Amino acid sequence: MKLTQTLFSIVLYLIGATSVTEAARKPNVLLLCIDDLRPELACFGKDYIKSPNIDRLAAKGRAFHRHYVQAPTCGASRYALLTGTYGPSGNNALFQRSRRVAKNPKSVPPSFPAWFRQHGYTTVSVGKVSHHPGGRGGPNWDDRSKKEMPGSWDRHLLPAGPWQHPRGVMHGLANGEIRVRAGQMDVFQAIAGPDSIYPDGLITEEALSQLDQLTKPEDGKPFFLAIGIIRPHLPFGAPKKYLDLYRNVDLPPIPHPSKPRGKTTWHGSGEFMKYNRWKRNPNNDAGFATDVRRHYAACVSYADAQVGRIFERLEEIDEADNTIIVLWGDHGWHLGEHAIWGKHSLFEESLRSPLIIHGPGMRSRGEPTSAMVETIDVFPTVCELAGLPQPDFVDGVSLMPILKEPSADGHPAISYARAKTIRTATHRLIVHKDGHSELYDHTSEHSETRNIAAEHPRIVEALRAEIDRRLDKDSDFAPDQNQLPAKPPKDAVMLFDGIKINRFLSMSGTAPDWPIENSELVSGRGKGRTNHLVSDLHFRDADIHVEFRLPEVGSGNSGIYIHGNYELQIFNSFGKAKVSQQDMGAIYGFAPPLTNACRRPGKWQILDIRYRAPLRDEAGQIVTQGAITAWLNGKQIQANTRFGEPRSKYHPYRYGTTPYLKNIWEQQKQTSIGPLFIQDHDNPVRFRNIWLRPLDAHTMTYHAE
Ligand SMILES: [Ca+2]
Repeated sequence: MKLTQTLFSIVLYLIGATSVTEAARKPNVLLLCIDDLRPELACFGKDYIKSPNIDRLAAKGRAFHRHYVQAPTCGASRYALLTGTYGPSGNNALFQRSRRVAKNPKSVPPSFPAWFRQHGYTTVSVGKVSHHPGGRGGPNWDDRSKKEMPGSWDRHLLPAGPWQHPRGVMHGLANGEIRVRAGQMDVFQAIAGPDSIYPDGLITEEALSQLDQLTKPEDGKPFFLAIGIIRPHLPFGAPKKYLDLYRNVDLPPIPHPSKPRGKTTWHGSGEFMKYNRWKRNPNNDAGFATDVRRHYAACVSYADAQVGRIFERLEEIDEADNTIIVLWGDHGWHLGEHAIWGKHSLFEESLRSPLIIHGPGMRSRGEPTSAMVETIDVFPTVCELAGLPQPDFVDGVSLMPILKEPSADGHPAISYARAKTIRTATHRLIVHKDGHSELYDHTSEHSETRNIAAEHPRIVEALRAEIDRRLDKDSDFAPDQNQLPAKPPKDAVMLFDGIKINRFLSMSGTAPDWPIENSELVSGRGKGRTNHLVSDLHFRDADIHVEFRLPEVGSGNSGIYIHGNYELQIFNSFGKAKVSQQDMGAIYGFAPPLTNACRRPGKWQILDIRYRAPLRDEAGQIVTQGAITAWLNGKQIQANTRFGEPRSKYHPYRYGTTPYLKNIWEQQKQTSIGPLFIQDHDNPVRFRNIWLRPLDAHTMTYHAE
């Protein structure tokens, strides 16, 4: 974390110099957060829902049909949106963060709006954007001394009107009715009247007034306006005209409506059941279930109408072409699927929500994408769209490649509540605190109704490891590279200690013939690519440390082959302005280094690598990609670079290979456990102090048959 903080402090210092006129050329940002909105919209393929305004946005932007939230509850999901990071699973997440800010402001990276504010934007929040509409704590959510997002917003607004205070607005029904006891408040309602008899009408009016103010600023700044619409959150109250849209609409049957058997994240729908339901239960009363679904749909159309009013105003004030628009649902909602009426589960219905992005530089506008993405990706994406520096403290990635090309790859999505889950293109794994696993195959007709964890232990293990890797934040890996030679940690295994070759063999499994000169191991003398060293220590995930010196003459073309397939290049790139996949610190075939950290030939250099192996299923197919984070000479050169099947034709299992190595490769494909190679190539490179620190229990000494 330390380095990240230093970096963002430096960035903060630098942007202090950004002039307002420069910032003024930047596009505005309009972030629309809709509460509890299912991806059940016309533009998401559900033609029985009337959502013409959101559809209009999808027609000119990109609808992400497989967007997953980090948490199936408002507060934790909004934390992920507003920080770009994985975070706590409770609704209090942002208030917890604000307490950390109060204690030590420098220890907390800026929020999504704060980043824009620091880069010359005016930032305004209206309605429910963070968990508490208006962004304040206290019993009625209006205590000015308890800020949910300190330093983030120029104005954090909520008009309470007849609902008295933000807490009243949050669960308000028509004409100022506020929730005192949930059992006395109807679970749905549709009173005739204008939009403003329900809270979102008022929120939208405030949002329109803010738009008017923000477009004629005296300071010439662009705006970042976030608007949070509360419906379709419970209670399902909206003006009658929206319910009328569904009077004669047949809703499709509820998919998989049975309560799941076995241990799952199913719950009793407490948030729904506590309202007045006229003693009816949608799980055993089909007519009531349809009523509930129609009122939910009415709330969606009501929310959509508010979105329409905002778009109309944006066009009237002539800012539509210069505004990045993001529409985001904070999570899904079960309308009877798995016999749940609510969110809070880790099933698909709770975790999938709409995401639509519209902005400059997109191609194939209006085409949806099925690339899998996460809420934490929104922050870096909007930065790239707006031309702001990328925040290096987020866990998400920019979705710009998918905005340019809808068929571009996404990535697995992580979510958490009482348990943790990962969704890949084909599977969902849910891991409970007691270790119980649910594994679902989304390519099967049974989908999330049949737990196949017991039949596929390899997939369970691979996906479990991926959850740990993502949430453990390998990005914080920052070895101490100030001392040379470095002192090995206590749990390191020395592969070469300067006295003898401790743990390396030749490519045939015999004693190696590399010379040791002055306690330094000297690589092959220009024979090239067929005399590598192979460790007899085999491992899965590990931290690897190597110190080396390039020859004064020649490229020093050597490298570290991890598991024989993934080569970190050792190649003289000193002083080169632009580095490629051939250069020092590149992962050959996958990624160039982030920066050129190569020292002058003849000087000692220090390389530390955190390696996560790709994991395979029973059939040898990669289930989770591998990942490398690496540091060279005090600079990060790889940050969680992902990789799958090997790409180099020169890797030692193929090029000049031996029966010994072929055996290792066959076993490695089954176990994801394999050796480290030091490459012999062209000009001799000198090595010292080579060690390995296993990160798991999958380490063994390999003996040839
Ligand atoms: Ca919500």
